[in-house]
Amino acid sequence: MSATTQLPNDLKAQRDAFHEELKAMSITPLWLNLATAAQNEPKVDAVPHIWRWRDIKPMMLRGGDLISPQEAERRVLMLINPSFEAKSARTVGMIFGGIQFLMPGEIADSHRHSPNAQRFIIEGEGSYTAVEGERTIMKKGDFVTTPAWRWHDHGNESDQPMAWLDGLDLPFANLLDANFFEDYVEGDGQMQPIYRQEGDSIHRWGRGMRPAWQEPIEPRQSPVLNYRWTDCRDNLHALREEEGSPFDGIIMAYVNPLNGGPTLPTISAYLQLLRKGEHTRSHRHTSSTIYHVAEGGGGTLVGDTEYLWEEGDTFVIPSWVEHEHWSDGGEAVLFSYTDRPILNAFGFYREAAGDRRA
Ligand code: 1HN
Repeated sequence: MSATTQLPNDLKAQRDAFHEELKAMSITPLWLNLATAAQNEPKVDAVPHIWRWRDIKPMMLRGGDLISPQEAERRVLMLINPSFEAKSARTVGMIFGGIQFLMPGEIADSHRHSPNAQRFIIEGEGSYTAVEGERTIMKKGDFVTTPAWRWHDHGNESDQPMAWLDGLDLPFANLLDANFFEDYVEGDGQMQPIYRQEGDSIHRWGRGMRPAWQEPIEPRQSPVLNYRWTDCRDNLHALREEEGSPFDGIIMAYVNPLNGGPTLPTISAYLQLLRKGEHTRSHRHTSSTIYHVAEGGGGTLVGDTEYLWEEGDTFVIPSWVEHEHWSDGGEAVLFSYTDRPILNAFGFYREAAGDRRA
C-alpha cells in the first residue's frame, strides 16, 4: 500500500480520536456542527398548526369537572407546538398560548411572575381580572394586559363558563433562565385588595392624557388594563375604506400609550379586519405569530398548508414561513400576537414579500 492511500485513513483515525477527546471535555468542533451554527436562512423547527374551538370546548367543560383552579394554579390547556415538548412552553417562536377557563363562582388565586401576560376573551362575559388594585369585568373580544411582576387574579362572578386565550413570553423567560413566580399570601391569599375604581387605568393613561403628578410603574408596559372589543372593532371599521396593508388588510396594533410601542415589552398584539372578498398578498417574516379568530370565517395558506378557520379557532405561523389570508362568505376579524418586539430590539427582524401572488 502506498503512503498516499494510507495517509487519509490515518488522518481519519486521528481526527476521530481528536473529536472523541474533545467530546469528553464538553467541546464540539465547529466544523462538525456547521449546519446549526451557520445557515443561509432559518431552519425552523416549529410547524404550522391549528387548534379548533369545536375540539377544545368539550375538553374545557370536561376539565371543569375534573380539576379546580386552586389545584391547577391556573386551569390552562397549553397549546404546545407539535414539534416541541410541554416543558418548552412553546406554542411558536418565543410565545406561548393557552386556553384558560373558569366555571361560575370560581377564582384563580392572585400571583405574579416575571413573564409578561395578556388575555383575549374567547367566550363568556362577567369574569374579572384584577391587576394591581384594579378590576376589569371582561367581555368577549376584550384584550387585557397583565405585565410582568404585577399581582393578578381572575374570578368568574357570572353564571356561565368563561374562556380566554392567554398569551405569555414564557419560552423567552425560560430561555433566559429568568422565570420567577410568587403566590400572593396576604389575607386569604386568593384576591388582592381592590383600591382603584373600575376604568381607572383608562382614565389615567388611556385617553390621550396622563396624570401630570405621577410617573408610570414601568414605561415599557402598557398601563391600560383592558382594550375593549367594541372600541377596537370600531377603529377597524372606521378605517375600512383605506387600502390598509397588502399583507394583512386593515390591521391595527394595540399600543402602549406611554411610548406608542407594543403593549408588552416582548409581545405585539394586533386586531385585523379582512373585508368581504379580501385576499392578502403573501409574505414572511422572522417574527412568529399566534392567530385567534375573533369573528367570521376564512382561510390562511401557511407554507403549503391551507387552514380554513372559523370563530374561536387558534393557529400559528412560525418564523419565515410564507402566508396569506382571506375572508370567506363575509368579513373576518383576527386577533394576533407576535414576538416581534424581541426581534426588533436586537436587529433580528426581517420581512420579505412572497412571490405567490402579484
Ligand atoms: C399564568 O400565570 C396565567 O396568570 C395564565 O392567568 C397562563 C401559563 C403558564 C404559566 C403561568 C395567569 C399561564 C400562567
